Amino acid sequence: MVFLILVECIVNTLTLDTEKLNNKHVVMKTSFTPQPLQGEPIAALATPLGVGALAVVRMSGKDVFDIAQRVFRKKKKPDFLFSQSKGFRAHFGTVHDREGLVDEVVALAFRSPNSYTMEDMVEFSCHGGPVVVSHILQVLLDEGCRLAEPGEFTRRAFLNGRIDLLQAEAIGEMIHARTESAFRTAVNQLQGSLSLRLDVMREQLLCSCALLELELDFSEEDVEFQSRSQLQKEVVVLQAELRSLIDSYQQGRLLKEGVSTVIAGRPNAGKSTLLNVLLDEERAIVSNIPGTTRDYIEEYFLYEKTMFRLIDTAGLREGHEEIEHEGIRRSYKKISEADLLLYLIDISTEEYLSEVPQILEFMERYSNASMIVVANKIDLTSDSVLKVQKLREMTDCEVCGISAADGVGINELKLLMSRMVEGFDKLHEASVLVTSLRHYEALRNALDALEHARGLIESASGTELIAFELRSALEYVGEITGKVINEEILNVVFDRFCIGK
Ligand SMILES: Nc1nc2c(ncn2[C@@H]2O[C@H](COP(=O)(O)OP(=O)(O)O)[C@@H](O)[C@H]2O)c(=O)[nH]1
Ligand SMILES: [Mg+2]
Repeated sequence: MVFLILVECIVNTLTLDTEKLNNKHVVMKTSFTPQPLQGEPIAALATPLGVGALAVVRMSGKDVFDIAQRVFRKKKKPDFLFSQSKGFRAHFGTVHDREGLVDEVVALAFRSPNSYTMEDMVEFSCHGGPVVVSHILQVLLDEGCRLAEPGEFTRRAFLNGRIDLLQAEAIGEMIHARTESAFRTAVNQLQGSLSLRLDVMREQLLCSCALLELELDFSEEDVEFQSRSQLQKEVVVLQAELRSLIDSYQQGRLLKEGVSTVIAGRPNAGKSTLLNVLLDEERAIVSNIPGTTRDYIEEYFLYEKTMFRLIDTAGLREGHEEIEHEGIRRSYKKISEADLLLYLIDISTEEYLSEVPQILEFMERYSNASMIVVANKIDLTSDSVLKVQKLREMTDCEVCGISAADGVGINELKLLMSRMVEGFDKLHEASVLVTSLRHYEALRNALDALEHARGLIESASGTELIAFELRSALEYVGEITGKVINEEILNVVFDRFCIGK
């Protein structure tokens, strides 16, 4: 196999000029799709557990047609044989256990390899009640199925080569998307746009690696199958490509996780009241006892098309006792990770300006985040306009006067919040985005390896060392799409899925 890849790479190198080789549309086929494996039969509920018009119980693996045959009777056709059903066929009938009828169902048959998992599959659409569903599932388990693990159907689709790891993850992200743009990005990933870019990169790396390996085999001859200057150029191009993907992560993360918006300020400034009024529900406990909020509270809030992840924190003051102290430590951690900071001040007191130094310090220390100073409790002071103006002058920051208790100024605050993050989520227009920390880290590692390789090429180091770095870059890129299978990574990816997917 390695030999074949090598030959193919050399042939390609000889027949294509380098210009073409660097062209993204040149994808050399070095992978093959194996025949799907039929795993042991698994079964699970594919729809949420609860009351509904319909529910779907699915089975996949070897013998599922035999299992279906034992529990299902087709209406008007008692001699129906599941094993002879065509794929994508629906059959109306009943499911039975040993005591009698369980439910009327529609059974869908899928024939390997044309199914979600590429194995033989049967799906029963039954009535959507928890008792019905658990009966049907029990019947299938009694007949030889095992209950599926979380994500096991999708895992099989991956292991059988129907989708790559990125696409499997995209399915999970699509299901969990909270906004239209997060959904669009997942669809894009499912269609393979990111996979294609990574595959092109991988093929180029593979080719360079193969040529270097060949040199090692002919080390006594002192030949260079790829000139070092050419290799250097290719590494630089690959690095630029990696960087552009890495840079898209900041945007991708915002799309997926929402704009991390931390409400910070002293105890009793009205942070929890503000969270509640923005969410329009009594989510956080509000009280005039300072230090009520000890841990942070996180809730999503959609405004226009932007998803904000609102985080209400423990008030910032010298910790009084251990739990509050821990709460304050967590507040600072959240503040340091914020995209948008809402710094809340109670402007009904005379000391409202005493917080200016703290605000200025925050602006400097957390300069990655945008900041809005929110002047709260304007209902308790007659000169709020002047105070807001004063704060604006002293901090040179956006200041918004509100009364969280009365809801005054909240619409203006929402508008300002969305204006401050404008452009953050214009991102769906960009075609390929990296949205997962796992991908981001692998890309960073690949970039580091290439940086080492570049240094080695520059200093005319030995072929072996350069080949080693290129090979590690290759492995990091391969880990993303699952070309390099790492059991630990597979577990992390599929454990996040629900059972039945
Ligand atoms: N009058 C007035 N009281 C407020 C306002 N916002 C919050 N409060 C009160 O201030 C106290 C502290 O509020 P809370 O939201 O728990 O503050 P936190 O400690 O910053 O979370 C409570 O008694 C609230 O009812 C406001 O805009 N006007
Ligand atoms: Mg609070």
